[in-house]
Amino acid sequence: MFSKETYVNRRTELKKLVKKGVILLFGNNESPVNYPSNGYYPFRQDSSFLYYFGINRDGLVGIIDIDEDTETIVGNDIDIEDIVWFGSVDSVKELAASVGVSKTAPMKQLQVICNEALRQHKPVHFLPPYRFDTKLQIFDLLGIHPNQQKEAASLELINAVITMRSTKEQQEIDEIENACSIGYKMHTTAMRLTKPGLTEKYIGGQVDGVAHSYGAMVSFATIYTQHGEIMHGAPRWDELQDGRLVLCDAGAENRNNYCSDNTRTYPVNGKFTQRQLDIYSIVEACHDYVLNVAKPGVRYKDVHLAVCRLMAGKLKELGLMKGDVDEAVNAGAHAMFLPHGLGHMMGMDVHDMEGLGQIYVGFDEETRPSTQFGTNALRMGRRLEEGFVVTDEPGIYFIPDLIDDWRAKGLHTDFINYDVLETYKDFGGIRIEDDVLITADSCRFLGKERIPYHPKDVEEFMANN
Ligand SMILES: [Mn+2]
Repeated sequence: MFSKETYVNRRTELKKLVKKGVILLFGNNESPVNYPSNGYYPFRQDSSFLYYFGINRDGLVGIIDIDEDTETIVGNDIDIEDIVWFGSVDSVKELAASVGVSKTAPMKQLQVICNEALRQHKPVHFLPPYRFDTKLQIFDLLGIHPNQQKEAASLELINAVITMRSTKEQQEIDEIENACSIGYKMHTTAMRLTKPGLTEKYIGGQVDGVAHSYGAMVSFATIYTQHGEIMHGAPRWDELQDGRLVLCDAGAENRNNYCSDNTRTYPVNGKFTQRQLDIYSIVEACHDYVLNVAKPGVRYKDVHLAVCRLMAGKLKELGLMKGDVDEAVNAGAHAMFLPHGLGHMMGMDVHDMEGLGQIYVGFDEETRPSTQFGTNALRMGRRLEEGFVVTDEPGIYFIPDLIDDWRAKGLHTDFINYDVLETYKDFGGIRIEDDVLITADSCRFLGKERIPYHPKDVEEFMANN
């Protein structure tokens, strides 16, 4: 949690940007797993609520009345029975005061406050809800059916929040660096433990444990899989096999809810084969290329496409692709190997602000999303600015079903050597991912220690640890 002034200043700025009306920022409630009192642990507050109100407690709604220049935290104090089970906690009044909010109200007042705003025909701003209890709450308060709430959400508020949260303050960058240092521990733990015979599930669990030990939790469900070609491959009970690669995509959420997101791919037995190195070194070159070109004013979509061309050129040298490289990428043939985007914004959400709408977060009037397979999965396309944090995560995958699908449809036969590609169906997939801070005239990787990724460093680390 930052200083009281941080939250006061952010709300002042938000009021300037949204200009008029009443802003409702819904905090999250406890969310049940398999019965009401067995909730997901740890509790996760909504990121925008955290950004403006900083209070990590369930059952709160923040109200900013721009016209009256008042701010209120709405929520109920716990009763003696709660104290018996969970211990004593600060009152809503104390919590509100700690972030510079003087007014509080019990939850039953929220309907009265909303009715009054609607009666006065004030604009009532809310962000697109993503939890069903919040959707029901908005339905009760404002009479908007859950199916219409995404469209009814306030574009003024969405744009204001994105403008503010996109540019990270120095204290936020420090938090992300801290999350990256936990991420380093997670990844090096996985690399140290990886050896034939252990299960993916076991290593994945150890990775998660590191995140929970040093921070709040993982920033997303850990991917640790020998099937790197499955984008979100969860760890299975499968045993690690000598000779295969394993892909670990994992991140930490630190104690103040800032994220890290890294991916490493390495041999289960600690030593790359030449065939693995051929593909790995292409991904490595693409990953490193980003560091040389990402800077303020550059469109991330252009960086993505430049990476695709670099990759296609090198796949052509290997005999997997053919024809003109520019034409191949324009046609989308490279998406056979890289069916996702180069990266996304990162902050308190690992896909930062994705819930507010990717179209607003990653694109603008100038840079529109693509509808072409592969490029349509790019989450961040617009021009970079100083203070943005984005991920750099190229990959090459051999997806047997996609190979069969495209081949049967006769897609991109001018650019893909299907006969060679057939021999890679057992390869899996490789991704290398780091988090990048856009600086005044350049960029840099976040995290003080680099998780080994140059093949020599990986082999050395796995041999010596
Ligand atoms: Mn990522």
